[in-house]
Amino acid sequence: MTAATITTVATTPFADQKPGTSGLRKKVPHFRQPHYVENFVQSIFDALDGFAGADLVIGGDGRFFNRETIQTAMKMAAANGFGRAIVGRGGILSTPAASNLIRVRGAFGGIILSASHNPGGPDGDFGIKYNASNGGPAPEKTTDAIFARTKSISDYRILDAPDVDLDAVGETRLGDMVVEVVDPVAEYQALMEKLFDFPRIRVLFAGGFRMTFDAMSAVTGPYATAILEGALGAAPGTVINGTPLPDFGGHHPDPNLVHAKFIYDLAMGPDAPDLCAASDGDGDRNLIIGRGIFVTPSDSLAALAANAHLAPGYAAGLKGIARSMPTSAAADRVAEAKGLKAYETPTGWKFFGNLLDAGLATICGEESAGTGSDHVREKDGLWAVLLWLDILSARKQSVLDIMRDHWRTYGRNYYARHDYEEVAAEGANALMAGLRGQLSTLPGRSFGALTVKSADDFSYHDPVDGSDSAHQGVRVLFEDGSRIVYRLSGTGTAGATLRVYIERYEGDRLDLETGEALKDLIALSRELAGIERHTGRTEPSVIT
Ligand code: G16
Repeated sequence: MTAATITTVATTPFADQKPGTSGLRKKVPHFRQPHYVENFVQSIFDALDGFAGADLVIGGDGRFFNRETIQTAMKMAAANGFGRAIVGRGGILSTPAASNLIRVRGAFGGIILSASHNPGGPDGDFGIKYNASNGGPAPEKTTDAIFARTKSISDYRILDAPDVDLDAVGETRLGDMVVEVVDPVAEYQALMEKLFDFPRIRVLFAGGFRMTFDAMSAVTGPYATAILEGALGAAPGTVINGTPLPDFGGHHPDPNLVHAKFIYDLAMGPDAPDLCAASDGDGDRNLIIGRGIFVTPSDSLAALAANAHLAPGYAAGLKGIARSMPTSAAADRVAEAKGLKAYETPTGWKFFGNLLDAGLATICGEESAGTGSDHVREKDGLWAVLLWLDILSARKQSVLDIMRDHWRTYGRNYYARHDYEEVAAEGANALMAGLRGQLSTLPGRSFGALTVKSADDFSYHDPVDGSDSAHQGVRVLFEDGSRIVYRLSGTGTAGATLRVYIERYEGDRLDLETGEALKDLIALSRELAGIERHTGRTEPSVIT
C-alpha cells in the first residue's frame, strides 16, 4: 500500500483544449506545459458522472510522453475516486485492444494516449482521448462537455505518491485505488481467436503463403508477432519493425503509400509476398497490398463486407454496413446487392458507435485506412488483416483475383484522396467558406463532360440518439455518380490540412489506372475550390 495524500492544485484554463476528430492532439512540448495534461484529464473526469469505485482502462501507443502521462492519469484517477486502473504492461495498449479491455472488463471507460498516425518523439505529436463504457470514443455530447469544462476549470485533484511500476504484470495500490498491470495482448488475441478460423489460416501459412506486416515501430508489433508468427505460424521475420519505439524510429507511423512505401515497393517487386500489410501508431488503421495490387481502404471495406461471412465470427451474415461520408460508395453496392442497410456518417469513428451498439451495422470503414466491426468500438488494423487472411484461406485465391472478381460483380469505384498538409489555416478556412458560398450556384452547371447534380455541406442525423451534426464536409455530386468532397482534417497539429476526395464509378471499365480514370475530376477539384489561390499549392502532399 502506497501512503498517499490527495492534493488539490489551483490552475487556470487553457483556451485550446477542444477535442478534435479523435481527442485532443497537440505537439509534445505543448502538452508538457505545466498543468496542461492535468487540466484536460480533470476536465474529462468532471464531465463524467457516477464513476466512484469503478474501473478505468488506461494505455497508449508507447510514444514519447506515454509513460509520464499514464502516471499522471493514474494518480488523478485515484484522487478522483476510481476504484481500479487497468493498465497495459509498459503503458502499452493498442487502441482496439483498449476498446476490447473496456468491454470485457465492464470498465466505466478508458483513457487512450495516442496521436495515432502522427509522428512521435520529444517534438512529435501526442494525444489524449476518452472512451466510454461501450469501448468507443466519447460521443460529441461528452467531448463538448469536456471542452466546456476546460474553459472554466480552476483546480484539479492528484495523489501525491511515487510512480507505479508499469513493467510487472500484477496488482498494486495507489492510495485507495487498485492498479492492475495486464498483458496488453492476451485479451485481444483471445477475441481474434473467436472471430477467425485460426486452424485454417495456419494451414495457409504452412502451405507456403508469405506475408510481410510492417508494424512501423509502433504499438501493433507485440500483437502482430504473437498472433501472426506465434499463433498462426507465419515465418519468423513476417513482422518487421515489430518493437514499439517512443519516436517510431524517426518514422511517420502512417500506413499510406508515402510512409509505408517500403512495403508498397515490396508488394510490387519481383519477389513480392502474397500479402503486405501495415498498421499505424496506435494500431487502429490498416494498409492492405496484395502481390501487385494496392487495395484502397474503401475497396477493402467493400471486399471485407462482401466476404465476411467466410469467417466464423461473421458466418451469420451482417446486420448492416456503415461508412464515413468521404469513403467511396463501393461498400454501398455490396449492401444493396445483399439487401443490407447502408449508413453514411460523418468522419470520426465515434459516429459508428451508436449504429454498432444498436445492432444496425456489423462492419464499418473509412477511407482513412480504418476498418472494423462490432467486435470492439474502434477501428482495428490487425483485425482487418486477419479478416483478409481468413478470406484468402477460405477462397484460396490471390488478393488480385479477389479484387478483380469483386469489381466484375459490383463495378469499380475509382477513388483517390488528395491531402494538402500543413497549409495556412486562414487560406484553408477561406477556401471552405468560398465553396460553401458557391453551393447554391453549382447544381446544373457543366464542366466539360461533368454536370453538377447537387452540392451541399453534409449533415448527419443519428438514427439512434437523434442528434444532428452539421458542416461535415462539402460535397459536389455529378450526374454520372462522380463526386468531389472537401473537408479540413480534424486530427492535424500544425496549420490546416485540406482533404479532397475524388470518386468515379465505372461499371465496365475495370482496369484503368486510377489517376487516368479521375483526371478531369482532379483538375476540376483544384479549379472549383481555388486550391492554388488559397493555399499556394499546385500539388497535394500525399495522394492515397
Ligand atoms: C481519426 C478518426 C477517424 C478519422 C481520422 C481522420 O482516426 O477516428 O474516424 O477518419 O481520424 O480524420 P481527419 O480526416 O479529420 O484527419 P485516427 O486513426 O487518427 O484516430
